[in-house]
Amino acid sequence: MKKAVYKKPAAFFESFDRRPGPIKTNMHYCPGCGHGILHKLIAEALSDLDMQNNTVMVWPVGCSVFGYYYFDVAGISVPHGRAPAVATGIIRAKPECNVISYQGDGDLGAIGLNELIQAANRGENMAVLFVNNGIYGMTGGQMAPTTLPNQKTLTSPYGRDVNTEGYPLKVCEMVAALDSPIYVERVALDNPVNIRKARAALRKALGYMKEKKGFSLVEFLSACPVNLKLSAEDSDKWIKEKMIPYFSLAKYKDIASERLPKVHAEPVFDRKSVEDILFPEEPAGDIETKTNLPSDFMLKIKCAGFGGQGILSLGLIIAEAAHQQGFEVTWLPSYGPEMRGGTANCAVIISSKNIPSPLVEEADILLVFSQQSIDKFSPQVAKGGTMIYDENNVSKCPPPKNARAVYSLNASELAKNLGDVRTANTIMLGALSNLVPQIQRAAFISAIRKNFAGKEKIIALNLEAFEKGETIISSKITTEKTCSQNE
Ligand SMILES: Cc1ncc(C[n+]2csc(CCOP(=O)(O)OP(=O)(O)O)c2C)c(N)n1
Ligand code: SF4
Ligand SMILES: [Mg+2]
Repeated sequence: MKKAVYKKPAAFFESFDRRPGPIKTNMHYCPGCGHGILHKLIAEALSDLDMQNNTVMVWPVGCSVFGYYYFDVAGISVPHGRAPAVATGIIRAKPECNVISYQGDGDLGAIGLNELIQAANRGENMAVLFVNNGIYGMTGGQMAPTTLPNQKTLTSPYGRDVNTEGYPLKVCEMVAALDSPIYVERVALDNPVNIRKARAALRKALGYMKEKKGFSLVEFLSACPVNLKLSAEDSDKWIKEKMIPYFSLAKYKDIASERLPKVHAEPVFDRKSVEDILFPEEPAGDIETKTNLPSDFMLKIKCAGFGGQGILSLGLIIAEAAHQQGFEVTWLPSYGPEMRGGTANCAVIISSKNIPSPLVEEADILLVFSQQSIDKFSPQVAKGGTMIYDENNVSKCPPPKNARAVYSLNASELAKNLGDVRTANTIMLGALSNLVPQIQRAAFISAIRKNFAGKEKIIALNLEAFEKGETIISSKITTEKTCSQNE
């Protein structure tokens, strides 16, 4: 008898170091979740089919958005529903690549249905791996296009009513009805026999893609125990007893043998013209440029608050100002899946040298606009760093243990008095400008103008807000108000 030896497939990272927090060996998926099972099947297939080095995984918005923590292959995370459109771009630019579009039912069947159907109808040479768990898993269990009749979800508390919400979307049947796709199959991840069939279907789709035969879609019926409020075992029973009777497991199409490998015209990629569009030369004006930069300068800034407060724009304007002066910059946004109203933060790094990583784990300067963000990020102020917070939205400022100075600013109230509460971020920018003498005032002004280009009234308002922030903080700097004084 052979002894089974567990070996991690080479297409997985040995250690999941991209995953934040102390756990680097396990995935972030809930116990019993189908994503984890499918990830393993994919990693094994990429290794066995020798596809690891020329595969690009396109990650959706949904629980699998963090797939890049695990796979040691090229990858890109894209906006909600856009995976087949981005995959198309990759295929057209680099036809030698294998491109996998990995999507959930909300991502593929709701917001992204058009992208899917158009890519399928064009017969793009991609494999779409569709995880149908009948629910929006990531956002806490709302009804999806594939939610079953009478299934209770957060947004269908009395069960899906087919009179008002229609019947569940049968994606395989719909895609198979198109002429272009070559392979469409529905499988399930509920028991070892079905998982073996899923493994075979996946390998078939990847194999066809490798042979450049065109568009394949494999749908994986999958469990989301957390949102079904069932144990992992009962979730598998639910797939068997509820999902499979509605979504038949079947091969809907397999016509690859009738098709010749796809050939696209050689892509024309002129780097210079792309760069000219993305980074047009700008007159330096009265901004001092590169030659006078400090030679060894790096500053890490974090801006944090709610979606809608202009947090990401604030970071962009800071980055733009530094960039105009000739610094290297990075800007890394991060926001909750729900965006508006949810938390939002961004990290900006300004440096006179190349920046190895855009992540900011310890901020030299933290700009905060909400209680939630101060609670979360104030421990991340670097030793000797500075924090400025909007006192109108913060009732309690826990003293950051490392900060050299903490300033409070009534930014929102001042912004309201100026006539638009949305200028609170620019007031904060003005305050920040006092702390970063390495970036000239002219560069900040120019970045504000660029951000609001064409909207003269808004520019004038924001320039006023900038000046407000500048003056207010300079008087505070002399008194060095600290957190403990504010409590
Ligand atoms: C443009 C946009 N709209 C809505 C959202 C909120 N959102 C995040 S994930 C998600 C649905 C995820 O469900 P699904 O695709 O089924 O993935 P699962 O988590 O179940 O695997 C939604 C609606 C968003 N992030 N962006
Ligand atoms: S919420 Fe559902 S889909 Fe998301 S990780 Fe948990 S079990 Fe999986
Ligand atoms: Mg889902």
